[in-house]
Amino acid sequence: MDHTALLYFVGPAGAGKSTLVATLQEWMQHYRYDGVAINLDPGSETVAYEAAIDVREKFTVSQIMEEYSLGPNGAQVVCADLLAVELDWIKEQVDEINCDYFLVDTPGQTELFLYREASKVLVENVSPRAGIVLLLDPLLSRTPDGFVTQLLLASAAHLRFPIPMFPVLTKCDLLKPEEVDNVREWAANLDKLAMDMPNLSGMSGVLSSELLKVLQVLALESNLLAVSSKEGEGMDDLYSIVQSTFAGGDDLEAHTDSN
Ligand SMILES: Nc1nc2c(ncn2[C@@H]2O[C@H](COP(=O)(O)OP(=O)(O)O)[C@@H](O)[C@H]2O)c(=O)[nH]1
Ligand SMILES: [Mg+2]
Repeated sequence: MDHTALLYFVGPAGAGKSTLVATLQEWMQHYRYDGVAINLDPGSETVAYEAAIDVREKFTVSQIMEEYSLGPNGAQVVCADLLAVELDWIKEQVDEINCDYFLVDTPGQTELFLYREASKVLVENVSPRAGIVLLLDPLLSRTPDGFVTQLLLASAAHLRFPIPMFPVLTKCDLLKPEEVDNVREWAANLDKLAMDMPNLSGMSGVLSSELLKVLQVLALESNLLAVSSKEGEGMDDLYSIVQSTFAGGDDLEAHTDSN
C-alpha cells in the first residue's frame, strides 16, 4: 500500500467521470499498468468498468430515497455524508488490494464531493498519496468567462484538497482542434486569458480581473490536458503526468517498449 496512489475523478454531473475511469482503466490494462477502479457514486445505475470496491454494496441513492422519504437531491446529500460512516470499510479494502493506482469515480455532482465534510475526511484518511483529476466541461471552457468559472471550481478544489491536481479538458472531441488549443493556451497563460476576456465594465470587469490575479497566486496556471474517452485520446498524457508526480515518471518508457 505504501506506493499506491488514489486518483479521485471529480467534476460536474455528466462531465464524463465514469467514462474516463473506464477508458483510462482499459488503456492501463492494455499497457499492463496497474489500475483498479473504485465506485464511490451511490447514484450510478450501471458503470462501464469493473469496480473492485463499490459503495453501492452499502447503500444506493434510491434506497436512501425510500428509507428516508427523500427526493433525489436530499438523498444524494445523505449519501455523501454516509461515505464517512463507511470509511473503515473502504480503507480496509483499499489496504488489502495491491496496485499502483486506484481510479476513484466520485458522485455525480461536484459539490457533493468538494463541499461535504465526509469526502474530505475520506481523502485525508484513506491514503496521503492521492491526487484529483479535475474534469473541465468542454463547452463551458470555450469562452473566456466560462473558462474562468472552471478555474474557480479548480481553485475551490485546490483549497479543499491540498493534494496534486490534474485538470483535464474532457470530451475534447466535441471541440474543434483550434478551440482545444485555445483553451489550453489560456490555462498555460492567464495573461492571455485576461486579454481575451470581454471588456466588462464596472463591477464584473474588476471582479474578473481581480479573480484572475487570485487564480494566478493560487498557481493554477497549468498544463491542461485534453482528453476524449470517446476517441481514446489523451490517456497516455494523463497517465504520464500522474506517473511523473507519483513515481518520478520512470516506468512509462519501460512498459511502452515491452509492448
Ligand atoms: N462526445 C463525448 N461524450 C462523452 C465522452 N465521455 C463521456 N461522454 C458522454 O457523456 C455522458 C456522461 O458521461 P458520464 O461518464 O456518465 O459522466 P459523469 O456523470 O461525470 O460520470 C455520457 O452520455 C457519455 O457517453 C467523450 O469523451 N466524448
Ligand atoms: Mg458517473
